[in-house]
Amino acid sequence: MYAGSSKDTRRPELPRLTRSVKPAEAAPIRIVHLGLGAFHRSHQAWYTQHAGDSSEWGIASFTGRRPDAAAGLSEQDGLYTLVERADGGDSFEVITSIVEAADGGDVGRLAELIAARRTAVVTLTVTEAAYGLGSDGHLDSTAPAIAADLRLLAAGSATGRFPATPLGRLVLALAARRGSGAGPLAVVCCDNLAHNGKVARQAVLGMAEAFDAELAAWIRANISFVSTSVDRITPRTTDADLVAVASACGYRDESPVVTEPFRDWVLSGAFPAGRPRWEDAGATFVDDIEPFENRKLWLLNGAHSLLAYAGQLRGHTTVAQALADPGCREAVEAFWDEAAAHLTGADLRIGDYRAALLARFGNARIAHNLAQIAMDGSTKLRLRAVPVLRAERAAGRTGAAAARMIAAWMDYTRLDFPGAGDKLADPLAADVQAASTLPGTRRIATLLGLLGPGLGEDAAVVSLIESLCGTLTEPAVPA
Ligand code: CS2
Repeated sequence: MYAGSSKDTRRPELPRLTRSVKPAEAAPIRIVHLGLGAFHRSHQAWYTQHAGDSSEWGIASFTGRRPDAAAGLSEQDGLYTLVERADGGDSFEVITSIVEAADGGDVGRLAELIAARRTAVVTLTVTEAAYGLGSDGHLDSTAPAIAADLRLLAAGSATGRFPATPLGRLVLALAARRGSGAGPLAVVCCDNLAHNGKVARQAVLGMAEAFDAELAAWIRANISFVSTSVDRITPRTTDADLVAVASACGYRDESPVVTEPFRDWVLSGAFPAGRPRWEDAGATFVDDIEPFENRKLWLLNGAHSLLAYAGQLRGHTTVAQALADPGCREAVEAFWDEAAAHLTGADLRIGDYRAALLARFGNARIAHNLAQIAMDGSTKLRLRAVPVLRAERAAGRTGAAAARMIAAWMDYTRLDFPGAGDKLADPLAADVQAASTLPGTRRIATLLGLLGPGLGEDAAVVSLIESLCGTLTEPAVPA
């Protein structure tokens, strides 16, 4: 799976990790997941394994765009090693809760599982961009991938073709559940979006309407969309991680996941067909999730995006390196001060939360690549920078620290991107690139328009951002 690694260091003589090498009963499938990636495996699969009733809850997990991750995991009967990488060393645990790993393109299997009566929960990690939201927060039915799926759904099964977006596939699978009479279930959104249950509901209903109004009505009446705030820093696995697992565990694992020891999961909503006892593993269930969502999206993810753009402009590669640069650190602290003014819930413990983030980001043993975080900036900044900027301005202040994140993104989009196909990884890459041909102020106004309605027409915001562009590019002078 990881091309270029040396067979010798990966110890081909060792047995491959499977359910016979590490005996583990496969629990019945009651959870279906869309978005089989490293984060799903370090988070929801870990929580399910640590629920008191884990033997009743197996996960069938479907990939997004490519089948590779499913193929690698299937060869290991769904098993993989979770490496918890603390400052002081690694610990290793075999995760067994994924009992089937499937290609997302196998929509027939997805529909079969979602239509099964014992399936009670569908979890989603499909990326923020996959919800196809416009800058106004509603489903953008003109986005090319969404528009193509809407046409396909509207044309019906006669085309013999299946939707290509995760949400299009989910809509088709929910139609199968309606057909089977299996009744209600919960869809649990685990992507980094505010009100993510509501967003998932809007996107699913938006697509279902195009397909079949009766299906949309059935979804409204039967499917509960649960909002959650998820947290666990999970960088991409490297070849060195495969070697570390082989040496420490005495088996060969081609699909390990490396993560930090910290994890958090806050959920809000109903589970009409039941759920695992995730609270046994530390998950919390609340009535009002918004303060927790905002705390995480602004303080953690906001700082991540700021470090991703400013850090790369200043020559850094990882979060820990960027945070050690006083220029980046000062920008992060200033952004946190602005955001904290709008995080006023009683039990949010912002001081402790900020201190914990500094320790988590500073864990230099987790090589969290800034380039990975920088992807899909236009979608992420709408959630991470724009709400703080607007809240600050509504309070009569400038929002300069949030504006600085946006300015750093604008500077970043002008860089060359060697290796990644030489293009910006962003759902709006074409619009961003088109804007870069415009003269100074118009470029900034146009890019701002991609981030939020009205922002590009606000002369004060445009000129604030213009004055901040270029201010984070100078590397700090070494102490
Ligand atoms: C990161 C997140 O890539 C990104 O945009 O900010 O993946 C972050 O690492 C997770 O949300 C941590 O829980």
